[in-house]
Amino acid sequence: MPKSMLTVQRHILEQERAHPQATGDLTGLLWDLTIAAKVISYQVNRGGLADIFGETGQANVTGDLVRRLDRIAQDTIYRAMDHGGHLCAMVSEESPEMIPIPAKYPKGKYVLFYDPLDGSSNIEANVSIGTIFSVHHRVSSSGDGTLEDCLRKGSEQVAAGYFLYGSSTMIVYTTGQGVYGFTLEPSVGEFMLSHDRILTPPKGKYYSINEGNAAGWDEPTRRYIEYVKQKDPATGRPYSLRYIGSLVADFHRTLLYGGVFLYPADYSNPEKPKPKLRLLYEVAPMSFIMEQAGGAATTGSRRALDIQATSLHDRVPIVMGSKQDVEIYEKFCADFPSRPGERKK
Ligand code: FDP
Repeated sequence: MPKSMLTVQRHILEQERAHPQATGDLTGLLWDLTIAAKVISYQVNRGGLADIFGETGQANVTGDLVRRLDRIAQDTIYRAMDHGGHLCAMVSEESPEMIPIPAKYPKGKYVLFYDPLDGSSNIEANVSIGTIFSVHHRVSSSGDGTLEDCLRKGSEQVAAGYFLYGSSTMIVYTTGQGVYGFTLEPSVGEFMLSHDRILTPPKGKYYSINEGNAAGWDEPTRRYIEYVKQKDPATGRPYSLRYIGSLVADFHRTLLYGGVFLYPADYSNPEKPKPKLRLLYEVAPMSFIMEQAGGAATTGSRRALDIQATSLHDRVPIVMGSKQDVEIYEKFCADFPSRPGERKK
């Protein structure tokens, strides 16, 4: 039996009721998303039993090879979300352009951003993967969504969350009133409250970064990683390394246990630093969740939620986690600018 009888639907409804002007639209939207996630979770759990592994032979807009399960997840979310009347447009990692709502369906007041299957290079190894989502109010008044509705700042999000397909399936979400986690109870097919009001420890003992990219790190990142590896029991160092290579899984651990997750830009060409993670459907939602849990998220020089998107698939450097850990990283950035003059505060 589940230890809590509070379902995610009821929780979302109660959070929405805290706003007197709420219409129930956001509850409906998130409810549709949980249905899609249950279908994806079912497919992920079948793993090697279903004919879902392998690549489609195509690359997506950001150059990643599209796996068959990526495609299934994309189609599942699209089909769950296109007709509910809550959305005026969608933006997905798997689609180069904004995704319109079909003409035959009503248009709503929200825009949905999503990464249907994050961490997909891990699929075949049975490693935790996830779906990330972010919801914004539209800025246009009615009808089809516009590009202006989609090019947004993370600080404008009304909701964000992720589904984690791990040893259990979870949804972790925020509507700006704290962060809550629900675990799928397979016997009844409902997400039940399992992680009430998640708070990230103010300081952690783990760092999470792809050390294989060290040759491309900028000076502040290089020095910061040296720092966390030094022995100094008074400040809890050295930190331990944990890196899965699946953002949802690395983020989830960082959220619960504290510490810091870093995906800095690749500075191999210092004139053209190359970040990896995507702003609208990876960095912004995770930063919103991290801040709501009492943590912090930065590019090194700026609060991640203050970054304005200039195109749908913008990429940005990101460091997020326990507040004190992120502040130390920011200090390294201020002290050792990557390019002279760039980051000095
Ligand atoms: P993936 O390419 O497997 O989809 O943004 C995608 C992502 O995974 C994140 O989930 C993960 O944090 C990161 O890329 C892993 O990248 P590296 O393999 O370069 O470390």
